Amino acid sequence: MSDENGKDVIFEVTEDHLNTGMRGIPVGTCRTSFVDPKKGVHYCGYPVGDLADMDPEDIIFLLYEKRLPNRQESQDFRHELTQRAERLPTGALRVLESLTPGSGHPMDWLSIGIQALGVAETTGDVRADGLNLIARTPELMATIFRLRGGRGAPDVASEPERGMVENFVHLLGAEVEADQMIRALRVFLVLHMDHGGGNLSTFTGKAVASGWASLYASMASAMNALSGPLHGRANQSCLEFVQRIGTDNEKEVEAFVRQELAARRPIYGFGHAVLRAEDPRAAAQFKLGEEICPDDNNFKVIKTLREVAPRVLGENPKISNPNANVDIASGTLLNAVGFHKPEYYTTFFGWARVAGISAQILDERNARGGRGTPIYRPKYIAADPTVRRLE
Ligand code: NMX
Ligand code: MLT
Repeated sequence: MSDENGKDVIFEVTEDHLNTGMRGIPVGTCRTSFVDPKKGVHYCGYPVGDLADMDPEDIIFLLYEKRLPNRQESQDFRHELTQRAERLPTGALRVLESLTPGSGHPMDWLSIGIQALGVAETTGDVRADGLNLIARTPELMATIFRLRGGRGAPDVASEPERGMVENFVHLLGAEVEADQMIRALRVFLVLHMDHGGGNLSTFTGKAVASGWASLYASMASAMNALSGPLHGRANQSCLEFVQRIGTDNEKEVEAFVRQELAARRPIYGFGHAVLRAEDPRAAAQFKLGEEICPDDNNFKVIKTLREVAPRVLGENPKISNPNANVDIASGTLLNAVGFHKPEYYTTFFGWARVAGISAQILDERNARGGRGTPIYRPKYIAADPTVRRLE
């Protein structure tokens, strides 16, 4: 079908689309990834499951350059990130040190940390700012974990040449099985880096960036969007909920799910705005779980939940997708490798998304021959169109 100007009509907006959270309405193009409702997210054409075991740094290169690096490019890119990862500017560190340990939510700290980094070192070159932020995030994350936990800033020197995840674990000073932690975090980062253009945090970051706000201000806004329990914080809520279930007995798990639904609470880790099948990122994490924590109690609970919840949620025809999403298993795996505080899990999601969101902001800035995507400004229809005048 074509409109009066001969342009293809790809979507017709009707009254039914109003007040649906813009569900399904195309608003732009995305070069980094697309989400197939049945097959899940593809990064620059590659199904995410095929990339899960690759180096996170190579996937960042992919999202920025739209192709995988060859060996030399991979080394050069890691070197570039290492060079960009100088020590956190003292001003940004002082901002974080001024917060009371244990206060607020770790996502507040991440957003404040990103904003503080922006105060210290915004260049205005979106590519440079994006890569600088990516390079600094491992140290920012470790600093947040340590300061918020009352342990002071990292007490060993940053060694970015180890790799992003490896440096984070090194800076954390983790007295844990570092190999397992590194393995789980590398997969986590790759799986969470991008999810199309319309997910709430990415959309928010791009909307803010479209008014020419800085990369750091846009990213802090994106992190605030990610912090909601229906979006990124579902990974925290999901493990808390799995720990409340505490059994892999099928009948008891089913009773728990029904009780949550009766209390009008979401079944975290299930459902999706776009996907209409189990999320391949969930499948990839179940596979990793079989490798690193097959006997873990939480892992046994989520295996049962993966079978039971879709059946129960499927009884409600209103629910578009009763299947497991990305958040079903990530908390269980993070807990199994030594991260025992669920409130930190969304910061890992945020760390990963810095890559996809910054790459998408860069693409939008480069659009239209360098003029950039115009400022976001969708239309809202007046609920009551009557014009009134004061007498
Ligand atoms: N548990 C309970 N109710 C649900 C669920 C669920 N898992 N999924 C959908 N519904 C409800 C939803 O709240 C809505 O109810 P109402 O009409 O009263 O507003 C109805 O079913 C229809 O919703 P859908 O069209 O299926 O889903 P929608 O696109 O609106 O929402 C989510 C998508 C992801 C917000 C929703 O599935 C949900 O709340 N899931 C649980 C939270 C979660 O795991 N979020 C993580 C999503 C992925 N991520 O990381 O961002
Ligand atoms: C996800 O990773 O599943 C999201 O960011 C949510 C979405 O795509 O809407």
